[in-house]
Amino acid sequence: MSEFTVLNPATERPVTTVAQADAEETDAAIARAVTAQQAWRAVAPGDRAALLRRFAAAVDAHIGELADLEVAGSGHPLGQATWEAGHVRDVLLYYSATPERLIGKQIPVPGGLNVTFHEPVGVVGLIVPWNFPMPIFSWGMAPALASGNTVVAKPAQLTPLTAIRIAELALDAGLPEGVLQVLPGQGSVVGQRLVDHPQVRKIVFTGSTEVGSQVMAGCARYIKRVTLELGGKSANIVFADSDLDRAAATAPYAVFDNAGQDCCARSRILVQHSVLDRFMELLEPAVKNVAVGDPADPGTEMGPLISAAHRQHVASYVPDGAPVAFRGSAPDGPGFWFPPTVLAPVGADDPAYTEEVFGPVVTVTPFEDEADAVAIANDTPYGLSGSIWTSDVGRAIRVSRAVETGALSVNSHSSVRYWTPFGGFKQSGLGRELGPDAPDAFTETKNVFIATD
Ligand code: TAP
Repeated sequence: MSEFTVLNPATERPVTTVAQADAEETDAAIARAVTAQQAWRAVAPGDRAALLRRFAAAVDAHIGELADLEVAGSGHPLGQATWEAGHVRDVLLYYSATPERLIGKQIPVPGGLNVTFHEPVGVVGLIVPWNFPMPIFSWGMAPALASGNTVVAKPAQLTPLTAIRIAELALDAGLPEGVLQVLPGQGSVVGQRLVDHPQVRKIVFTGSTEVGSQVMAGCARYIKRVTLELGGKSANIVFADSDLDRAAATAPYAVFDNAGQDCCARSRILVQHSVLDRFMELLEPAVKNVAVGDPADPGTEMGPLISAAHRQHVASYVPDGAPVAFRGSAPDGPGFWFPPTVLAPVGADDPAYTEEVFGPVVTVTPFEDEADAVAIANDTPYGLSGSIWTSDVGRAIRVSRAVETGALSVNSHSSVRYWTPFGGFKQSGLGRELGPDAPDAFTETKNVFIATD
C-alpha cells in the first residue's frame, strides 16, 4: 500500500503519513456507497435531518482540533482555520433543513393529476482541491447527503487530514457506515475512478479548469451529472467616486486571503485613471501591513503557500525585472513563503495579468471610464468573482449586470455565503453550489400521472 507524507507548509516538516487508496479500494468504497444509499434514502426526512444536526454538533465540538489540523497540514492561519471548521458546522445545519423540504408539486391535468418527486441521484463523487479543504468538502457533501445521496469524497493529496477527521465525526454522530466515505489518494487514480465508474451518478469537482475539462469529458461517457467549480481571474474595479480609503484598505484581503490560493481572488485591480496615484499611495501601506507569518499565531493574516512546487510556480510570475511596485514581507527560513506582491504597470500580455497565479500576486491596471472597465474585466476566459467600488447606485447595478461573472460584491471584498448561490460563468465552471437551490443539483425530478377517471 502506498503512503503520502503530509508536510507542514510553514515548517516543511512531516505532519503524518496517509495511506493512499487504489482503484480497487475505490471500487469497493463505491459498492459500499451503493448499498448504503438504499437505506439512507429510506430514512424518514425528520430522522435524516436530525442525524445531520448531530453531525453538525460533532463538528462544533471539535472545531479547535479541526482548526489545528488545518494549520499543520495546510498552513492556514489559525483564525481562518477556526472560521472554516465553524463553516462546516453551519453548512451542515443549513442543509439539515433540506430533507423535510424536498417536496414536489401537484399539477392538475385532464383525467387525473400529476405529482412530482425529488429523487436522490444515488452515489455522488466529490473531488476537492487543496486550497480550502474543509469549506469545499462541506459545500458538496452536505446538500448531497441531505438529499438522500451517499458520498465518496477524494480530498486533495496534499491536504487530506480534515476531511478524514470529519468523516470519523460523521460516524460518531450516527451516520450509517457507507453514507459518507473519504478516500485519500491520487487524483489520477481515485478521482479518475470516481469519474469513470458507472455507479457514481454525479461528480462535484472543484479544481483547475484543465482537470475540470477532463472530468467533464469523462462524465460524458455515462451522461453523468457534473458540477464544476474551476479557476478565476477576477477584477476588483475601483471607480473614482468610491470610498478610496476602504477600497485600498480591503484590496489586499480581496487577493491575499489564503496567500492568494483562492479561486475568488481579485487578482486584477482596475483603477480609474484619475485616482490611480492616490489609490497606489493608499494601497502600499495596506499591503505592507498584512501580517505574514506563523499560521499558529492568532495574529497572523497570511500563511505560506501549499508546497515548494507551487511556490516555484507562483515565483515564475515575478521574474527578475518584473514591474514590482511594492511588496509586503514574508519570513525567511523553512516554509513555502512568498511575500504579497503588487505588479504595476503590467503589459496586457503579461502572464501575471492574463493567467490565474493562485498566489499572493496582484496587478494594477488603469481604466478610463465605465465601458473601459467592463471591457477589461471581461477580457478573460474566466468569470468567477469580482468587486465593484463606487458611490453611484446606478453604476453599481449597471456594472454588476455587465461583468460576466458569477459572484460579485459592491463596496465589499467578499461574496461567498453558504445561503446564496455560488459558481462561475465561462471557463470558471458549470452549475451553482450553495444557496437554497443547491439540493436541486443532487436530485432528479420524477413526474407521475395518476388517472382519476
Ligand atoms: P487540480 O489539480 O485540478 O486538482 C483538484 C482535485 O482534482 C484534486 O483533488 C486532484 O487530486 C484531483 N484530480 C487531479 N487529476 C484528476 C483526474 N484526472 N481525475 C479526477 N480528479 C483529479 O486543482 P488544484 O491545483 O488542486 O486546485 C487549484 C485550482 O482549483 C485553481 O484553479 C482554483 O481556482 C481552483 N479552485 C476553484 C474553486 C471554485 S469554488 N471555483 C475553489 C477552489 C479552487 P490530487 O490532489 O491528488 O492531484
